[in-house]
Amino acid sequence: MKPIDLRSDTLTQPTPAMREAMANAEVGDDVFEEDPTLKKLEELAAQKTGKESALFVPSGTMGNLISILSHCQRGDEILLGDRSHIFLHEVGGIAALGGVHPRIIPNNPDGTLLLPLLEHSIRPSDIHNPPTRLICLENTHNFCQGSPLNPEYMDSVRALAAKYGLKIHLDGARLFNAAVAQDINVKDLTRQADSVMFCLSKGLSAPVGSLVCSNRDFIQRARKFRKMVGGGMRQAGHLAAAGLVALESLVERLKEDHQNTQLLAEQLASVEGIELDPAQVKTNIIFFKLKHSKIDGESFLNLLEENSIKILMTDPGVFRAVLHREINREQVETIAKTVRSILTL
Ligand code: TLP
Repeated sequence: MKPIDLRSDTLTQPTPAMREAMANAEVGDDVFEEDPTLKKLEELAAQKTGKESALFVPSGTMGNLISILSHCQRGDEILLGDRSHIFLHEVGGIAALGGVHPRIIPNNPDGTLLLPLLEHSIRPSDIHNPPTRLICLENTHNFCQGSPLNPEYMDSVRALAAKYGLKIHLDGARLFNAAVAQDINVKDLTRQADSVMFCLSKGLSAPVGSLVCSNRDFIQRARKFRKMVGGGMRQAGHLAAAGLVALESLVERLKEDHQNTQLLAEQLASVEGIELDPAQVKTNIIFFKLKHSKIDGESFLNLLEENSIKILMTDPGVFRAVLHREINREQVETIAKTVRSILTL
């Protein structure tokens, strides 16, 4: 039996339509900027995010890295959340490869950064200080229950950034989840950002790829940094073809994932030994804690695996489940039933 895999939405397989589009894609050498399918995807990405231009990159990590390299000089400081993916899970690339100094601000549970804290962290010009250059936000915010940031919050950060001449980069790995969850246009979440990265390879089910979107000059700089870190690809239109299918036909269905996630959150919250507030769950990610006298985290994971269910333990006793296209309502019922039976042994 195929396991019910909730470790990440990155685990989704390409759809049959994607496989067909990939096989038949018209391609060229993208380092020479001659891949028609890739260009089409970049144009669509720019249009969807309301930016002048876009660049296809192999991963969200590379997209964030080259965006930050394109904004900053070595020795610049950037402001970002202590739960942000860039800070926690991108191997410290901005410091190791870019010489960029991260200044960490505690994230609120909903993924926001308090404006007074942000403002307080902006460095005055002084011989001792690295110059503050950039604010990084994340939407949806993975390690804050997948919370979506709203346009009003984005507007308020924009106003602050403008006051101090700072730029904004948005890690929108799950940007379309954020828009769908709030029933708004993606542009309402991107107009405040100078650069935006979003992923095709998560809930949108494409096998590979992310896009960086911004103005033309920025994308030209980013293209050069992409080449520098080895991300200049050749007949990448085969990958872009899947991305086009994702953007054209798989965005609206993210709603289903959110509904299934809500259902699972409610069912899990009713199980004794699980700490979870379903009201905090707004998109396709659930974090919960296990408070059980007889079962520790490792045994809980093993018991789930014996029942063909996979989730991640992100900290001792803290678990993450991510829903996606390959998890249906019936499987949600199975997961909830299995968890209940494990914890009421
Ligand atoms: N997140 C992965 C893991 O790395 C944790 C996941 O399973 O959620 N920004 C955000 C907000 C992300 O969640 C991720 C991936 C990335 C960037 C990086 O994207 P990739 O994996 O394509 O480099």
